[in-house]
Amino acid sequence: MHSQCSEKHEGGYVQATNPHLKSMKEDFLYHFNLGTATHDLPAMFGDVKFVCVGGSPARMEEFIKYIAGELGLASPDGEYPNLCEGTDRYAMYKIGPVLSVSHGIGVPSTSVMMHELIKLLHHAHCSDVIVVRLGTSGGIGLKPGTVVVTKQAVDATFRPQFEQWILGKPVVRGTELDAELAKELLQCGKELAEFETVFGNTMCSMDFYEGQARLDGAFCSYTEEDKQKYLDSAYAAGVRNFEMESTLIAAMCKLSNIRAAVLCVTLLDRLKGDQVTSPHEVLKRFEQHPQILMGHYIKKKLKSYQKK
Ligand code: R2B
Ligand code: URA
Repeated sequence: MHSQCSEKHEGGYVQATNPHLKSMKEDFLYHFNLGTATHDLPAMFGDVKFVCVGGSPARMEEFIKYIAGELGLASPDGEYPNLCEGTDRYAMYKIGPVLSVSHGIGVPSTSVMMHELIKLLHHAHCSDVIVVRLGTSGGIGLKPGTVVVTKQAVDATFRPQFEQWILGKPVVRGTELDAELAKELLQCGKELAEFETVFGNTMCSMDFYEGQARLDGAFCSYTEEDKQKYLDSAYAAGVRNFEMESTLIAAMCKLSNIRAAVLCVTLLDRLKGDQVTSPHEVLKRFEQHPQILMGHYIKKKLKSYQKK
């Protein structure tokens, strides 16, 4: 079994910079039910290059099925094993160089998954990995179904930062995403021309209701006018969608030497309302947009590697 603290930190290797990892005999990734003592992580995951994360386990299973078909790697029985078997916290699927992992809703759930994902990629000696969030969001002034490629992941004050509380103190981390990757993804959206794809800043909220200026939560202490002012200020700050994980994912990938991007489809236009009421089939189709875009990107990249 490989030690969990490879010295291969340089270059494109995924970094788990925690110095305490070095003194651990083994590392059990509890919420994945995978560990360095029980699994050969380099053999299982060493070839991963494209890590796609998204909220719902079912959507991440659909994505792996979709990508398997696109890459000509479809399983003959149509089954794709969940690699996090034995736990229902997260679901994880792999096909060739593509890993698809669910993160649940919001920063706390996503943070746990990302810690273990980064350690998994590190223990597996993965290199030149990208992490892309394929998500849903509320659009600001966009036609529902539009995919927003995040330029800057910003907090509720529209600053590109993520605040992590450590030992009772707030630590502010930067949320820069990979500009080149974002450009390439936008280009893929334009090439597909199946749906609108735009660049925009993404506001990451700690909540779906009050945190996103909705009027339909269980509580609301502001007026419709206050809400409108906040949405207008978001738009003026270049924000084109609201969701709940982008700043955390950006900050954690930045700390780990991982190029990251965020691709979220807008399910509604928040300038027109708060409730997500489109028919199920319409929402299902919208959810496929980031997957289709990502599929196009992965195929393009794999083709370019073959040419080299
Ligand atoms: C988008 O959709 C979810 C809330 O419905 C949340 O995970 C997000 O970021
Ligand atoms: N996800 C969000 O976080 N907000 C929305 O409005 C829609 C999806």
